[in-house]
Amino acid sequence: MKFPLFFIISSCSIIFNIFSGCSNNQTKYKNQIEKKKTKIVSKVKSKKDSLLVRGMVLIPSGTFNMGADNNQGFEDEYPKHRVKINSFWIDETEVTNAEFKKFVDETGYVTTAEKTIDWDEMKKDLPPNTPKPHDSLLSPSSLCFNYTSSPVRLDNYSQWWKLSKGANWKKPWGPGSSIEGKDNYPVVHVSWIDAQAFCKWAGKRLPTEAEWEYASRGGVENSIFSWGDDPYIPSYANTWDGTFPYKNTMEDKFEFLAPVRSYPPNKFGLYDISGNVWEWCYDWYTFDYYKLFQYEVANNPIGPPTSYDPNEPYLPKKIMRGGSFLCNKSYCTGYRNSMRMKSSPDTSSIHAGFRTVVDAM
Ligand SMILES: [Ca+2]
Ligand SMILES: [Ca+2]
Repeated sequence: MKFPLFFIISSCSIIFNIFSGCSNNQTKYKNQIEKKKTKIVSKVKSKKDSLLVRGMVLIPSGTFNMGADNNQGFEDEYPKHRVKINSFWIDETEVTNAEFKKFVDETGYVTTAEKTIDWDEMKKDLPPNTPKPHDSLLSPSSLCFNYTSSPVRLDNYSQWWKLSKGANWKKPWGPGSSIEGKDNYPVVHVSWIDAQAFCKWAGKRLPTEAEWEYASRGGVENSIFSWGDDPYIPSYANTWDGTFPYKNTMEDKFEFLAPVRSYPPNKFGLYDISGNVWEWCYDWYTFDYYKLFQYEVANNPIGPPTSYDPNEPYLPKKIMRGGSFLCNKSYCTGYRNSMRMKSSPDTSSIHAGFRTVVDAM
């Protein structure tokens, strides 16, 4: 029997799913999140509050149009609908290596990518009698990108994605690599579970998908990108220039990851909200969630209670947003305001990170 090693791809992101392993955990995650809701910061009036929101931007409350802005939108970006959002604070930048290191130093936290897979836990979510794979397949690992040797069709992601043993947030490109001198780069190889743990430690939370899109739009209605509609991407975001995944012309100056703040902020003052690394959101993914709000204003939506992706119905997924340094116009244009990515909560890769928020009502 073939061992069910799933590579999961959605548009320009591929996610290695550790053999599912989370379908029975949805309720658990949900309950954990409810318990971890942060306190509400009514005003920044104490030193403690000012420290909590240091490096964050206060986003004003408002109502906006959420969903596709042009014909590049995928089916799950429709219908465009009205959404009301309360005021909140959000990180100016993606969470950096320095910030994540502080968390790990204080807590001793071990990320998903650094752990050997627990077969006894994993098999609970697999068909009965699935044989145990070789131990080498259960060793700590994460997804890394590899160039192809020639231009390729973009329908087989295994050509440019490899599972790299020993790749993790401290060794982004596997054994031999390091983050030395890269304090101000976004942390990568963090799973949704890892991001949640960081948030708990920091007294913050992940943005909802609606909050994230509202923040990305910067108060500008119906624009395609976080900077507006200018199609010359290299001026605004770290993406992939040239022929993906064969040749990177680096018009935007960066081959892979870029330090945070390498590009102009959007009108809310947020850096790299488009591109550089994908950013985890709080919500579960369903492809038709927006249809719930076709005829009414969505009031601070937090996503559906469970996940459903018709392409992979067995696999619960969380939302990711904003695109990465691997996104290209030939593939998914993941750096559009409305583009929806999704991945299982225990996946990690070289181009996925997060930023945090704090309520401000
Ligand atoms: Ca680039
Ligand atoms: Ca980003």
